[in-house]
Amino acid sequence: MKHLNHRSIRTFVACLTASVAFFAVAAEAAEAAEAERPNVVFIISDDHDFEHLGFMGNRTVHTPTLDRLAEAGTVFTHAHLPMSRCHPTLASFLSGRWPHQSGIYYNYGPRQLDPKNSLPNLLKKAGYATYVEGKYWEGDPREMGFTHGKGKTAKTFVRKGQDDLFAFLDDVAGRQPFFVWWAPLIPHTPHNPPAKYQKLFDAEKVPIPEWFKGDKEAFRQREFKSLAMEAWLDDGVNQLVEKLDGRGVLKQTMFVFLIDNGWCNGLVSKGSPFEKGVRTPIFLTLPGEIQAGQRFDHLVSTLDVYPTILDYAGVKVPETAAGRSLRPIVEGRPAEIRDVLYGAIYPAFATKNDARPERDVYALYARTKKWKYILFTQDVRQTGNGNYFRVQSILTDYPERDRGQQDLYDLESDPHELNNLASKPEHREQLEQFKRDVLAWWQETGGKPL
Ligand SMILES: [Ca+2]
Repeated sequence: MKHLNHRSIRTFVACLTASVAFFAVAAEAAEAAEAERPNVVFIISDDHDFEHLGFMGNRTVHTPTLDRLAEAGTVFTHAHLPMSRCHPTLASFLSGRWPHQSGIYYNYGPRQLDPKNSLPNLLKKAGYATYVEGKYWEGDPREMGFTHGKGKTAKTFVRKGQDDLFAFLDDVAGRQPFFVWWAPLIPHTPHNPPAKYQKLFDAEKVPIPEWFKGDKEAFRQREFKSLAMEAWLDDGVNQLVEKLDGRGVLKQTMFVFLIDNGWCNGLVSKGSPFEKGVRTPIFLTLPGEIQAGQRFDHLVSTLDVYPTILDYAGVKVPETAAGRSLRPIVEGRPAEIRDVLYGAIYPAFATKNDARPERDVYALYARTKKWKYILFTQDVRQTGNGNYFRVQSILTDYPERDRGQQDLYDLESDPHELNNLASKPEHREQLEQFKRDVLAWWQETGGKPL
């Protein structure tokens, strides 16, 4: 200090005062920003038919809590997952990347996800407490950015209650913004719903859809169990909503809902490129921020959820994100709307225990509002399904295909993809165009030569 002359001391003090004032203001702003950051509850349903939700128009299911949350927010009715199986889709929710970009395209393979830029890591850096329970396939949850929760509690979470999560909420709610990865193994098998959920339905009166031509009694029995499992999921969400309400934070909590992959009795679903495998609704709910009662049938991707959550949390979206925030659509601002969704479908197992999506991919597809095009890049055979493809074809034919075979469906007149139009001469040019498009998409998104 003795080296400073009078003038510089005055300047120094002024600077010091300004700095103190600046830091006080900055701290206040940071506090305000933190207070404004919404809590985020990410509800990931497991192996769930996208048409088995009240808010999707189903009159038989019992999903009153999800229906209420959906109606209190904005629903996207036509979203596609980047794969139709748990591990790759959950990895895509964490990374915001395509399976062939992250390397996690299988359920069973050599690698785990790179935690850099993971959703929980980015939220943690922004001041969130981040909690994981239920389905979580990767390595150490702390490395992935989860500050709380054990992860890998699929067998017990919600099935045996939510005590650990509720203790976490008692600790942090109202004190720190929080992110909850809520991913129970429900309605996933084992389909063993408690009696109280079975009592909600009459197995004899489960409706049979007009497209189902198989064993009606077997269908009713399976559908009955699915319905009770879905009621169990909804009750789990209801218990969480009541807990958040009890802690006084419900109005500051954003709910994001989706399904990790489809499941269907009577149609090919999980593990396949068909709509019952890759389609899910998404809803976003945040009182006072996200408009209630909105529904969009735009083609969106579940890859859009990662940038959307970061957007609402006030966190910069990294360049690595493959999707785009849905917030502009929700807020009625100019937004680029997709006219086509693409995807790549893989077996459950990586072959030869190395990660090479270009070798293991077995179908590429494109979907517009009207058309669904599929190109099979491997022979698909039921033989060995259990230890390779793991495609779900419950009470329906296994989708056997030859390498190079193409499917084309008119989703407007044939939403369940029952009538393959690919052999009709009038569609030849259209098939060629779709084939060029899916191969170009694969290459543009970093896929190596097939
Ligand atoms: Ca699943």
